[in-house]
Amino acid sequence: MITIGNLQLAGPIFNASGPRCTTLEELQDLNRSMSSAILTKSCTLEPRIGNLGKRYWQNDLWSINSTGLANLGWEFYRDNSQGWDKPYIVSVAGLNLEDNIKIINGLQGHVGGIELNLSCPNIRGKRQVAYSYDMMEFYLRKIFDEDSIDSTFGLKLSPYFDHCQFVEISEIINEFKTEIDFVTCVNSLGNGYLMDGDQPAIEANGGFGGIGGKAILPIGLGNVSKFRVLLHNSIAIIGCGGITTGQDVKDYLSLGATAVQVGTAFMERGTSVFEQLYREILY
Ligand code: RRO
Repeated sequence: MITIGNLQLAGPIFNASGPRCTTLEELQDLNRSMSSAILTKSCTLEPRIGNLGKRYWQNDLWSINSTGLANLGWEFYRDNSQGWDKPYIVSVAGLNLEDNIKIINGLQGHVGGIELNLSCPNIRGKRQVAYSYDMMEFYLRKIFDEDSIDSTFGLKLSPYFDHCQFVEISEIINEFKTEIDFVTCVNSLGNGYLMDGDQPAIEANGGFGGIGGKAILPIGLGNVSKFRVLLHNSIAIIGCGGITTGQDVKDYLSLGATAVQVGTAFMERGTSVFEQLYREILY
């Protein structure tokens, strides 16, 4: 058993928020699969259809998405929170602080875990809070001032690239070490651009999108490794980014991740990816 906050996971591999976790059918598929938890698509106060036009593309090396927070609204994820065979975690990405507080308070007592996504790269005019230290500290102070949170609580972070960023972000997160049970590193690499032949790979958001897939493995491993040294040891780290094989899972775990999430490979292979990865880490 893997313990993260109050959650007990049967194994260290589950889905990343984003692919195939928006609708009830998709959540039911995750329940039937070997994913050790059910993590939902990031939700907002109101349902959203997301960005228009083709918004996902991938090849063997990369994925690019500009989904634009398409989701069924936080109440849907609250209303479907019971009766699962494994931990149920809701990803929350309110469009401002007030929305986040409303959603977190509303989910309290209904869901096992909350992953607050401070790192969505695809909403025009909305900053990635995880790249603004003052804003991130302000958000966390306000969220934890409101109420004590019983659900296991974590943050989905952006990828960082400068050593000083890791130090500064860790100082902020460590201030809240009694409230924050885990951090997930990393979200997609924001504002990438890929060509498919002579056309932009996606139409949404002017072709710009978050980059995931095999090619971002070194970024994910580096982020987990840096944070494992800098964060208080009571805060678990969930590795995310570029996992395609059991060896990638083992590498994240050996660098200090307690569990891992799978995004692009889950999008590509469906729920069979969990069984494949578990088989590959056992043998
Ligand atoms: O919905 C999205 O466009 C999206 C989100 Br919220 C996120 O956190 N990361 C991402 O790559 N896409």
